[in-house]
Amino acid sequence: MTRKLHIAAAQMGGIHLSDTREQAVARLRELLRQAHARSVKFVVFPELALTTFFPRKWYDDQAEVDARFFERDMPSAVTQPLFDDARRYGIGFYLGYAELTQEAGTTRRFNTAILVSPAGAIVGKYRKVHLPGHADFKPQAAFQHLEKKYFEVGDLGFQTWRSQDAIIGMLICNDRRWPEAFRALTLQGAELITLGFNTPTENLHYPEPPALRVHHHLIMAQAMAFMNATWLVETAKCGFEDGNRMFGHSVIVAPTGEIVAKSASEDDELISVEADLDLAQNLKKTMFNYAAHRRPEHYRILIDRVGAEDTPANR
Ligand code: CDV
Repeated sequence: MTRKLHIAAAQMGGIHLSDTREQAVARLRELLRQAHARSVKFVVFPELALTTFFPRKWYDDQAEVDARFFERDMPSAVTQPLFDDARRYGIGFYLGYAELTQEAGTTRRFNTAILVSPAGAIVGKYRKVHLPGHADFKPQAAFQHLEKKYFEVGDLGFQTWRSQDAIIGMLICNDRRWPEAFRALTLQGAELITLGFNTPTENLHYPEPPALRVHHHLIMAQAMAFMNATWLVETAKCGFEDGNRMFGHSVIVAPTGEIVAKSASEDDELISVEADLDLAQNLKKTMFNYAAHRRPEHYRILIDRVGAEDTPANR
């Protein structure tokens, strides 16, 4: 008998600076309600799903950033109703948020995602490893991308968890551009990779057609799913946030590399698919049989070297 899991991407439209945490949670709860109405059993919410994408803006006062955008507790009084709904519906979920934690007397901040079981328990946590952007103020830029200012590089590595009879891995936004992240998860048996994103329609660094940015997003999703023989759910926060546009195109991709569901709006929208978790079995026994075909003895360079500038010929 094949294993089936009804999975969904719960895309969100913009969350403005004036929007409250309570309003964001109410929207997440409505998406969860729609998921339940469709008999969905696992939902992927976006990256930083409780607030606006605040790294686009420079703040001098870190205390203000901490108070406005970071979560000290998960669940908190404000987010608890989402966990309660999930438990009542029997739906597991992925949720991205800005995490503030005290560890050994030090304040630490991460761009985090959690995996929550249908019983409402947090079973996994991932802290974003690939932080794009910069830490300094860019006076010439139309907007900032200050993830390197506001977050530390994640310290939990790439892990998988068994939940809902599936092996699930989590990534966050920019990770989807790095094949290493996907391979690290499928080397631990990931069958379903989950990822939330916030991707500006404009390129911060140089002019780039928005359609090309979406093209890159889609070909990466299809390639990563196929080359790693895994289901992949990528969920956007998108549309306008205080005048800044981010693209949608949330997708669910099968291990065949086919897009089986894609959002059509830049607003709150649920897309879902009844996923056959065993669909990749043939691929995993043949083309992508790691044990038979991978050659780790020739991959040493992948961990020894950061970039081509380390190549002796380029020095
Ligand atoms: N939130 C992100 O990580 N966004 C990046 C942008 C900066 C390119 C992304 O990879 O989509």
